[in-house]
Formats: sequence, structure tokens, C-alpha cells
Amino acid sequence: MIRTDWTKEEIATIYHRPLLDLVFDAATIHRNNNDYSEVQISSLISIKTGGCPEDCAYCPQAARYNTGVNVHKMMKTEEVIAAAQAAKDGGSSRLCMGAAWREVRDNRDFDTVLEMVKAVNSMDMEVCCTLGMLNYEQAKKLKEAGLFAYNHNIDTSEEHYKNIISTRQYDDRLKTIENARKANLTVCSGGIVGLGETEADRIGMLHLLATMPKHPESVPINALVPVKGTPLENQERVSIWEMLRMIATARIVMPKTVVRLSAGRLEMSIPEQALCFMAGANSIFAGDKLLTTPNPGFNEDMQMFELLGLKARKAFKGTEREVREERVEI
Ligand code: SAM
Ligand code: DTB
Ligand code: SF4
Repeated sequence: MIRTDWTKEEIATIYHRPLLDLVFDAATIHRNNNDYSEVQISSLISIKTGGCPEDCAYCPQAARYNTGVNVHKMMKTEEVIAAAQAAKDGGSSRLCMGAAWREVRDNRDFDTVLEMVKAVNSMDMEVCCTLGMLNYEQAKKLKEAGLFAYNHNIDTSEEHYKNIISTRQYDDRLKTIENARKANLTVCSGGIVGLGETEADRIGMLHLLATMPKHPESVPINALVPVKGTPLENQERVSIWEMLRMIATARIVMPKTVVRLSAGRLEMSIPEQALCFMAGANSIFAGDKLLTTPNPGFNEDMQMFELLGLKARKAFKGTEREVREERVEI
């Protein structure tokens, strides 16, 4: 049963269970609700890099921090198509285009994004965008262009948010998610572990996601990648046990959501990642780069899948547009 009426106390009780009981229960729920041998593969592409006016304390793309990230203006549509093809050839079913923007503006760059969305959608890939805040009209335009998902992370709990970002409010984030929902886009929203938050903050974040009127279709769980020059550069890396608790709890409270083991995989061994898949993670970002930081390459991940008996999920699974393996060529 899908519940959206979880209390914080219930989620805290789940989160604090003995670790192996938690993983066992999450694995059971995962097997009862999803094809556990399937992992959805997304690839990221940074269509506009760096120079962002926001002050997100974790982010290498904020203009105010000296992180060595090269500012790059909008990519060309042809470049994005080539990157999408490479991602598809590597096994990805989804391309997520990220822009270092505070918000979407109605200008030529947005028109270019709409063109990119159209082009990638016609390649039988799920298209996702993460462009910062947007209004309902903009969300509708993206939907009309063929956008499948919008990513907009809540990052952490409402209480901890103001320690991490001062240039926008938590409510602004929620409003954008609502706009994406209203426009019939699927929602991808999650957060980061390792921002100096307490366990209560982590539980608060999961509570907010699990009590949305409709659960996000995807929930990325990122481990902070501490980047030199950002205020969080010296933050201690999160342990596998913390990631595991987050993933397992997310799986239990949102049984059918795609839970993505996101940033931070480069630091994780295969046995560690295997535990996360066991506990209900069923998506990754693949390809040797996230937005600006490195990630395991396609070949490494394919070897891991082979070893663990996992397979890549087809694009548009469960929708009318499901992409079949044997396509009839005319
Ligand atoms: N500018 C848009 C926004 O903020 O929504 C889109 C791009 S932004 C880079 C997308 C997400 O990446 C952030 O919400 C955050 O969760 C994640 N992120 C950024 N830097 C990260 C880091 N160093 N480690 C882990 N996740 C990070
Ligand atoms: C998400 O939750 N994680 C991705 C994607 N959504 C946009 C971004 C991770 C970024 C890690 C830091 C970087 O590479 O710049
Ligand atoms: Fe800008 Fe997004 Fe980075 Fe925040 S997370 S600084 S909004 S690119």
C-alpha cells in the first residue's frame, strides 16, 4: 500500500531500526513492489555550467566560490544530441540536462532548452531537466516539448535548509515542485546526505517527500561530494551505513518510487553499492561525469551489473511509450 500520511515518529522508528533488520525489510518491500533486478540508468549533462548567483554551500557552480569550475555558456543543441547518443549507447534510458541557473527565464536560452528537450525526446530517451525554479507556464512549455521529468531537490530538512542556502527559501523549492506536478511532469526530488545535518533532519527530509500528495517518481539520494573552494570543502564524507539507512528508509516509506543512488558512488566499493541495491536503490547516474565532478565510467558500471546480476531498465517502463527491445524496422 502506498501511504502519504506517515508521521515523523513512524519514519524515525524505521530509520533507527537495527541496520540488518532495516535492510531486510527494505529489501522485502522492494521485491514485493518492483522488479529488483532492474536498475534505471540516467546520465547527466551540464548544458550551462558555473557562474550561478545562488549560494548553495555544497555547490561548485556557485559564482561566489573559487572552485576552479570553468564557466561555460549554453551548449549547442547538436552537442547535446551527440552526448545523448553516447549516453544511450552506454546503456542510459534517461538524459538529465542541468543548468546552473537560479531560475528559468523566458529568453532565448529557454527556447534552446525546449529545442534540446524535443530533440532528445525523439531519440526514445526519457528527458529530464534541472534548471532551478520555474513557474507553471514554463513547466507546461517543457511538458509540451516532451519533457518526462523535472528534477528539483529539497536537499535537506526545512530546518537545516537555511544553514545551507540563503538566497532562496524552502517554500520556493516546494512551489516549483508543485508547478512541475501541475503540468503533469514526473517529479524527481531528493537530497544530499553529509551537509552537517542531524539524523532528525534526514528523517524530516524523507518525511516531507513521503507525505507529498503524490510521492516523487524518483528520489535521488546524493552523498555530498566535498568540492575545494565551497564552504563544505572540509565536510567529513558520509559513511556507507548512513547512505544505507537513508536508502532503506526511503524504500520503505515510498515503496514504488525509483530511489537513485546518486552522487558519491566513486568513493563506494562494489560490495557497498550492492548493499544499497539490496536495500532498494534502483537507479544510478552513469557516465564518467556528474555535472562537474567525476563518476564511475559506463564500462565499470556494466561490469558491476554483470557481477550482481542486475540489468538496465528500459526507457518509459510502465508507460504507453515503453521502449521494447526488438523494434520492428520498416
Ligand atoms: N541549479 C539547479 C538547482 O539548483 O536546482 C540545477 C542544478 S543543481 C547542481 C542540482 C542538484 O545537484 C542540487 O540540488 C544538489 O542536490 C546536487 N548537488 C550539487 N552539488 C553537489 C555536491 N557537491 N554533492 C552532492 N550533490 C550536489
Ligand atoms: C541529483 O540529485 N544529483 C545530480 C542531479 N540530481 C542534477 C547532481 C549531482 C551533482 C554533483 C556535483 C557536480 O558534479 O557538480
Ligand atoms: Fe546554482 Fe543549483 Fe548550484 Fe545552487 S545547486 S549554486 S542553484 S547550480
